[in-house]
Amino acid sequence: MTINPVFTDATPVSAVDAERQFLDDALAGLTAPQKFLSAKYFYDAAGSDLFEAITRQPEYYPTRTELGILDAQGAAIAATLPARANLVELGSGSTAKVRRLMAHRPDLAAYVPVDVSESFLRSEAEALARDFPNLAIMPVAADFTRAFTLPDDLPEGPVAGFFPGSTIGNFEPPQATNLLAHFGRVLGAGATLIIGVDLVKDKAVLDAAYDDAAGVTAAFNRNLLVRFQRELGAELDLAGFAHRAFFNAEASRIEMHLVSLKDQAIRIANRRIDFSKGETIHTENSYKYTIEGFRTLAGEAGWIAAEVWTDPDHLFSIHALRRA
Ligand code: SAH
Ligand code: AVI
Repeated sequence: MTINPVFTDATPVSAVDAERQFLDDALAGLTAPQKFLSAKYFYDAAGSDLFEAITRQPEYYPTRTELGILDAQGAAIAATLPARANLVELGSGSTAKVRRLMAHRPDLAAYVPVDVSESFLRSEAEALARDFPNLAIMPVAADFTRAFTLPDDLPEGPVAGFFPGSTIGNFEPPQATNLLAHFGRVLGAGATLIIGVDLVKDKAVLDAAYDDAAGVTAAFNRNLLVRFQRELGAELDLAGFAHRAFFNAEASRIEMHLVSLKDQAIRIANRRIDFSKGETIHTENSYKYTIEGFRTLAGEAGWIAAEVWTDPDHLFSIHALRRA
């Protein structure tokens, strides 16, 4: 069972295909012995808003910590980008982080945010264009795990990548290696990749970060069920499922699940899917790395670790990698 597969040889997906893919993936995942769904399905418009709300919760340290590193070390981090770079941000979401790099690099040739959450991608790109009227902003709505192409009219110049937020942690290590190799092929020879990676830490801190007291992460997780209802016409009892998140130290990952609170059946596209009480849908992994562990993984994907920055408490890391 692979929660976030990486298909590097697939063709691009149209909006209609994407909807069909959601149904196919939902049925495949929900009929597996351990029910599961790819974490990319969290991110419709509501899911992107819920993720942004998560980043403001006191328990969710990654975003504010990574922003703190970018504030403190932004000049050095931005200096790893080549002159007049075309900067491609993978899973861009809110543009808060890239703005910290742009502040140091007014020479960027173009900014290419890539995200599967299309309406959020467009609104963030429009807001950025208002603040940076002279920068070419070229959004690409795509699943970055699949074959996707950079805009044809990208200005001449080197291409660099930015992959913040520890989204790499949402892939199992072999899939993460495939994804980084895939990014290497998309960005091209000699590319630089600046990537945010969450670090291993105390279980209590991790458990709280993924189960905030205000219930925002729970709503983010349960949004998958809402999408089943709205987009796939599923018949299900929302109150019959609960959010569960915990750090699995042996696997060095947070696991998120939706737990069935009773014996029940749901219906999707005329298929009946049975749940016993306590059975779960495994909805996300969020792997936590050591600096050395991540460097090894990046090396297996053909990237050389150039530099790394952390916060004073060593909660989070930002790596500059170069394509071998
Ligand atoms: N980079 C931002 C957002 C992180 S949330 C930050 O650091 O805060 C993860 C982002 O990746 C979301 O915007 C989500 O829509 C996007 N995403 C997740 N899986 C994706 C995929 N397979 N292809 C493209 N974008 C994806
Ligand atoms: C986007 N990604 C890195 C987040 C994480 O921390 O794994 C998604 C998330 N899931 C629950 N809270 C945040």
